[in-house]
Amino acid sequence: MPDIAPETIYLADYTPFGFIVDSVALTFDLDPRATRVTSRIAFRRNPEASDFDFFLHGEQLKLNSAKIDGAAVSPKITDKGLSCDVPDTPFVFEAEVEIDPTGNTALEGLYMSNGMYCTQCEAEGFRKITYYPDRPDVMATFKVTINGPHPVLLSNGNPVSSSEHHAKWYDPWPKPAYLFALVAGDLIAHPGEFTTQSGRKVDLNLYVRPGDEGKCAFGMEALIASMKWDEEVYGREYDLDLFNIVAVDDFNMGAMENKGLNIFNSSAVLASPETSTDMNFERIEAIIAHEYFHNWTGNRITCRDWFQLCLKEGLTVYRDSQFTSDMRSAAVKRISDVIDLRGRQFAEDQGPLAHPVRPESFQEINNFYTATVYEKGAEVIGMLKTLVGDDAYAKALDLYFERHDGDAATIEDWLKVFEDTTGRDLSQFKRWYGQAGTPRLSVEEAWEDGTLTLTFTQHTPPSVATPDPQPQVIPIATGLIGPNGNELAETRILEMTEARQSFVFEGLGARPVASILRGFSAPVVLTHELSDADRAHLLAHDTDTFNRWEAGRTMARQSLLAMITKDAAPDSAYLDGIHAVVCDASLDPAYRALMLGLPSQSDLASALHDQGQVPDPAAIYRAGEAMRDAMAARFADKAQSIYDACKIDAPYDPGAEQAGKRSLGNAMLSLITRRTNGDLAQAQYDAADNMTQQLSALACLIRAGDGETALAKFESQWRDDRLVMDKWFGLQVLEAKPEEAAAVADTLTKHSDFNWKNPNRFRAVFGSLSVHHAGFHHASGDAYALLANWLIKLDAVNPQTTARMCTAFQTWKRYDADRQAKAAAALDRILATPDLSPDTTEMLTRIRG
Ligand code: 0A1
Ligand code: ZN
Repeated sequence: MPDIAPETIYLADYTPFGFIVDSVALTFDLDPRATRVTSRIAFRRNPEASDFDFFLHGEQLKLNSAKIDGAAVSPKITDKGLSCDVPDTPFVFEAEVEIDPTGNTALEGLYMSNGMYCTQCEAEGFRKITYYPDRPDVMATFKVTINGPHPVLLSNGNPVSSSEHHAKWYDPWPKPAYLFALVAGDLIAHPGEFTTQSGRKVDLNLYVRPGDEGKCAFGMEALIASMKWDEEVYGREYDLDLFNIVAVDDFNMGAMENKGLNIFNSSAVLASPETSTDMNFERIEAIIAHEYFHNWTGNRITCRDWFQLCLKEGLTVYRDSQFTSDMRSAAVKRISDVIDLRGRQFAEDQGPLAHPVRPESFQEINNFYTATVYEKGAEVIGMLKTLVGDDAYAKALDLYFERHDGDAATIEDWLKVFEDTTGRDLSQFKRWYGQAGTPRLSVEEAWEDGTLTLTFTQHTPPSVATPDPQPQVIPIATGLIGPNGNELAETRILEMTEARQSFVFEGLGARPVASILRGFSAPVVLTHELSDADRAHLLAHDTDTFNRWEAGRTMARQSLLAMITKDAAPDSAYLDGIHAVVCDASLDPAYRALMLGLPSQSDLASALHDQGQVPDPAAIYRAGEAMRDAMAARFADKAQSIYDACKIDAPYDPGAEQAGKRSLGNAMLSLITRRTNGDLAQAQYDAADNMTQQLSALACLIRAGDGETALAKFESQWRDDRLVMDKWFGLQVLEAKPEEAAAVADTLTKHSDFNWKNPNRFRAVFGSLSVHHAGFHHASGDAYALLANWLIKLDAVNPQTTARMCTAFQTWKRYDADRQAKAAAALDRILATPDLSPDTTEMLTRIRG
């Protein structure tokens, strides 16, 4: 551990910066080892500030010279930044620094990826480029000159001039430094064009490395669709002459919304039918939309400080999920989002990393790009919209854009536009931003003389972050299904504000089955005791597509838990119920495929932990396998015919319709292979002309114990494609038997293509190992030890990705004493590493507890 305790920063301590930056001019003389950055920054005192000490952030910089108003100065330098005396009147600060892009393996600031220069400045990377007030509430216009021997030299905004080895850019929109970007390299542009609703022509480019030109078309279409959607749905028009996207191979996250110059992890933008799965296409479409939507929710209106991160992220995730719902199937999108929320955010809330959507303190902001800030942040916006209604939501957003354009805003500002639009008092609703933990909601029913009374109780488990949670405002969308399966009334939004509260439905002829929390109208864990027959009734008849799916999911969970704890047999009512839905050809194939999914092993471990039990990963795994066998048997009559009906005789299209068929067909292939052998999977593998079919068949073959030849074939076919090889690495770990998962991962790390410094490749192996529940938590502790070894190694090179991967251990206290001892030993070993980064230290200290 570092000798000096890392500094904790508190939301309550916010003060404005002492100076306003009027303009920034930067010149880059590119050199792989010694890039010179010359800055000229115009400052004046901030009338809203009271502290005028002049401090500029700066890390890992070599200062060659500094001047104020043209006169040389000798600032005081620490490893965090620079300070010096400055005049009371406006002044110009100039500096020349030298940085080493090649030595920058952390991928924050200016770094090299496969011979190209690129940047990542969110959250605090700009301070590794030059001395600057690197905080989001300091917004300025940037003029950038780039000198370098590269055909493509890019920065934010509009091009001013360019000649060989020289380019000038000007971004007229004031922005915080975290949105700065620079790219230089030997890149190919895939061009496009968009005319905005007011008739302005915008040039679009997707820049890729030579060889990747064939993987650009889909990304460009997705960008154009996003631009159009944001105009139509939110009235938001693009505001520069140019919009550039660049794909880079080495990137810590998915993508980054730099103004006019989005930088993408190549896995989040490059796509072709042969190399990308349907899921890849959908994810790429969503990420392109997400980054584009940030232009208004994040860039034009940014965050006052990093505690407000959810202001841009929650809203932008919410907007991208609306976009996907409109482009594809809303029902399928909602279910997929909830599966993801439960798997990642609920797990975070249940463990030592629990924090509010708007945290109140942090040590390293990079550790707070979490499922809670992003996904729960989006759920909170969904609830707000449900509570105020669609029209008021639209009005509040118009007011938000009008009132705060150009601002660095807060959650208070955001809520105020809703209060001003609707006259509602949102002070209790604001708890969703301030309290950690997932509320547990339970419901009791009383039926008398045509009146149904639903009494809800809410309780949020206390956590370190929120020791004394108060009742939340919970919108509970509720419908009533009559005995014949008909809908008895329109869905009602029950607005729960108390710890315990009743709602009454009167004038009912016969007792209905209540369909509660429709569309998953709030991010809570609902307990609704229903008879098996009533639950099956919902599975058969609920008109709410989410709750119909949820009924099946609840039956599956209950059955699996009984199999785990009581050695029960798989529930035949569940199997019959989903059999009926999956065989109903009038339903969307994608929805039918989702019906076949089971709660993840990690979700089952959570559920057991919630019930006060110690989950046994091996028993959970066995139950899942037994349930899959039972499903394969139950579908033996129909699996082949459904598989055949899912065949597509048209050229590959990544849209929802074909993707849904492939998803259902592949679910059937998996059941058929389980009951028979790998022949059908082998036939599909051999005939596949797209990655979805090829990879699904490969997974089936591995599970059938027949994967060796196909894996070798796959490797020789795709050896030169980085993104496809990530799949090859990942799949072998994901499909390994629990007792072999750590050894498989270990063997893969010895493969000549295991470039561990590339975050995608590292995640392919170790991200897969950590989501392999029974493999990662195998009693041997081998996976804990292996991951610890590699995290120790990676931390010295890339602290951000290391810290993020530590979350694999976040649930370690759920398990038995023996596993806990092994996990603790692994964690302590990492923590004892000399010079461990602050990022990893903070994460592990919180996880270790
Ligand atoms: N703002 C980006 C995500 C992002 C965050 C941090 C990064 O580096 C620490 C990089 C990207 C988004 O929401 O897409
Ligand atoms: Zn974002």
